[in-house]
Amino acid sequence: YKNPYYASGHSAMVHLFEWKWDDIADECERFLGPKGFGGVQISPPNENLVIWGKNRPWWERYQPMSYKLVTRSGNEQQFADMVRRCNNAGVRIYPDAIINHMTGNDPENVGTGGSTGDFHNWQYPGVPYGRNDFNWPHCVIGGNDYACCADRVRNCELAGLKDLNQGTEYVRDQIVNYMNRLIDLGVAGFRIDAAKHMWPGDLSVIYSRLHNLNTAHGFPSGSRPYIYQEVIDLGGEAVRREEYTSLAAVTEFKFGLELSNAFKGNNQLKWLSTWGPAWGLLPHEDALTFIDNHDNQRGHGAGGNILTYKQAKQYKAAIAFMLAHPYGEPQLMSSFDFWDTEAGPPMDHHGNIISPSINSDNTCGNGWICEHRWRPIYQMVGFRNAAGNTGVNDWWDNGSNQIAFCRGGNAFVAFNGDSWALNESLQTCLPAGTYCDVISGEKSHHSCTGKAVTVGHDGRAHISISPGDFDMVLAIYVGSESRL
Ligand code: LM2
Ligand code: CA
Repeated sequence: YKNPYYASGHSAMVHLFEWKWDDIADECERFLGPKGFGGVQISPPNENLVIWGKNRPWWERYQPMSYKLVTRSGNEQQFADMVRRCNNAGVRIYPDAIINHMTGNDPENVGTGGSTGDFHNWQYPGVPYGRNDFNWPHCVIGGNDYACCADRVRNCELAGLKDLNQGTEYVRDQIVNYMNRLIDLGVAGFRIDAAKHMWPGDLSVIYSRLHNLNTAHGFPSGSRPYIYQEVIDLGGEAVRREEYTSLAAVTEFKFGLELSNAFKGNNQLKWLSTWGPAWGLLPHEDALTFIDNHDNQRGHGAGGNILTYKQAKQYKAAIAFMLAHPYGEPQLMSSFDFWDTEAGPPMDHHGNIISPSINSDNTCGNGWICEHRWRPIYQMVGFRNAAGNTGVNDWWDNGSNQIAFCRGGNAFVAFNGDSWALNESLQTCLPAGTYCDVISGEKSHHSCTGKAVTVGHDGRAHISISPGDFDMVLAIYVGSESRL
């Protein structure tokens, strides 16, 4: 359950938060596949409660009404079409699986697929679920429970959301059947929402009953789904992420906190020479890594001081470090613009999601940020693919916030987080030649639109990044030569 089964030559997953299936299919073909992205995390594909009372907030999708594949993102046929087209483009699909709970006790009771419910009586006819399928006696998780009481964290309601009892065979069957339908349609794995709130023993049974990935979609026979479990564990809680790592991968929330801290200037970049488990992070193969996610970028979930698209220069540098460094399985966030932390995606007055528009410089419009289309970000996916499974070598730093390292003999990156210029002759580990920096520009008609770096026969090159530059990063790799 720890192998994402990316197509060869592809890496890195992007969360296309609240995108429509048709748009994701287009994006796989026109951008993600050609740029070498590995996969897409999609918003929950199953029917959710429609919440007009809050003007269709993004979080209505975390309130399941049934396992019908009908949401604002599209219907079952559109879902199937997306998965097929993305797999054909070499891009895998990972749905967000909401299996801990159903809805809260909301005043509205109609789902995106037309199902109705009677929440006060635990009735979800669209599945169907009834009172016996939920944990009993009824209780709600309180703030103090996280420190003391694992049983309450798992058997009581998270934010008043009706808490399913995964210990029963009936509930397990509904969940397994739902996930297997998605696997048969060609998905490569799942994010397990609120895994902390479910018993590892129950999850283990559920995972063991999942089908192998569909060979008709290009997966090797016998492939198990990639599973990354959302467990927020920054220390000091009754539920620890280590309880889940024997099952499958786990979201590593410390990763984004520490890198945000460093790239905000609160911790010197030179310390990143030991980046990885030495920082208290999970073992490499257990960790799904990211800077921000849909919750903490707006102060939900673990919240905290996380870099997001709103602090673009530092954010891009943190993302570049994540993609340049071999530790972890990186995931990128792709957002819609927001000021109100509850607001849903760009929509018309019927509540239909408005598609992103695509500008000539690759960026998005119509209220979509599309961080994954920012040049320094997508070009670093190309860097990661060129670096392959090499380690970090030839680390250099100035004793402060200027750092650089190589990935084998294939790729070189430098960062300047100091308030003065980086101007050094550094070992790049690359064959002699002229390379285009993929951060400040790109290769175009045998020349560079940004900085050009000339590597000598000893592998050394003059590297310069000044504090006034648009980005604090410079990156070159075998493949970014100005002439090939
Ligand atoms: C998650 N991970 O464990 C998701 O990443 C997170 O986005 C989900 O919360 C949460 N678990 C449940 O799947 C979001 C949002 C909450 C929202 C819930 C349900 O962060 O604020 O709660 O989705 O929509 C909302 C209201 C809350 C209310 C609850 C139930 O904000 O005040 O609680 O619905 O009606 C009474
Ligand atoms: Ca639970």
